[in-house]
Amino acid sequence: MEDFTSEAGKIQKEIDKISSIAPLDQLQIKYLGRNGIINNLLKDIKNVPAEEKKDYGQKLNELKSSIGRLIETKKQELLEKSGTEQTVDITLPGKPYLHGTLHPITYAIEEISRIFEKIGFVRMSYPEVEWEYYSFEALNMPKGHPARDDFETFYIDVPEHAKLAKMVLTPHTSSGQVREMERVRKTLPAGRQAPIRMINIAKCYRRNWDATHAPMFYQFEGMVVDRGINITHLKGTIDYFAKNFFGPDREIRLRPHHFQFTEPSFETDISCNVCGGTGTVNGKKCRVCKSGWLELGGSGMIHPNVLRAGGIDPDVYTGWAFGFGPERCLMMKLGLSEIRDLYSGDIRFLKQF
Ligand code: FA5
Repeated sequence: MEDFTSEAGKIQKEIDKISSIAPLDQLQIKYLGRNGIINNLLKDIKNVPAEEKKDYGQKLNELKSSIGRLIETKKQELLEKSGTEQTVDITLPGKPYLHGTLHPITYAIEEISRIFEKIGFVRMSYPEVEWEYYSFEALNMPKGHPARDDFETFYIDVPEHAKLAKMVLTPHTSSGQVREMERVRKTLPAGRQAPIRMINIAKCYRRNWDATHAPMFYQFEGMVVDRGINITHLKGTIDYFAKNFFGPDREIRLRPHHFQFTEPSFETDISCNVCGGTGTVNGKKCRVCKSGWLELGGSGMIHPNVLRAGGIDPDVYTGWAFGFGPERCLMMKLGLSEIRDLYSGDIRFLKQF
């Protein structure tokens, strides 16, 4: 116990010798820090005989308070002596601050927008909460049509609209097609119904959840309508996108498919960069694509019924559209195998980008 009293005297002497803030801070850590002398002595209380424990604890706490007071008094004294401007110790190492960055999906969306805006596409973002009419009926999928099941839709529990029917969470960006036709027509002089060059990037929602499907995801929908538009323009535009987003060596192909709102319709594939489009790596099937090609999404020539729904005469105008997922494009570009990593919010994953 007497040791504590002499200890206070020794510390006072140590403090007296100090003439700047930094060593005073170090001394504070040495005695009062989490692993400092006082805390270690407090931990030792278990070895003190039971009848002395109370006194030991009390004395140690008094010592702790008195060291705190001594250091604080010295600090004030030094600050007053030096004036506030000189209290910054410029020799101390700086605090590293973490830099935030944009989310990789945001980067992908920005890049996709730039690529299409360069060739005259207008960036749109149609609603996340949509009517059945724009999601299905206007796209040649009347009520009860089995094709509507492909879009595993979330319905919103609100009263139905007389013409536009139920409210849904947008299941695909194709719901912006007829909205864009209506918008553009209003801006054109009477008698003209096109040109349209839209890139609609928006959130979509579907009831699925696995390595390549998320319940909330993005799509980017390209749409062109004008006189004389044909499939070669579609293929050329997707090829331009693929080379700009993925690299100059990538090829694309259109594979026959069916969508109710395009005719003819295609699945659009891009050559795989892991196997160089050959489908094999070291004599074995490529584990990423298995065939040399990866699917980007759907595309096709806009169905005449959809043009009509948008007030455009299909005998005068033709058009095409495609709808791809930026997450899937990003996964192909970065070689990711799990879409859910992108939505996990896990900082260890996100820090890599
Ligand atoms: C469609 O959604 C059509 N609207 C595409 C289209 C547009 C066809 C215009 C013709 C003309 P599909 O269901 O295949 O098609 O989805 C297209 C792409 O969206 C997929 O290839 C994928 O990249 C992305 N996608 C679809 N569902 C999900 C999901 N749950 N999670 C992540 N990405 C998805």
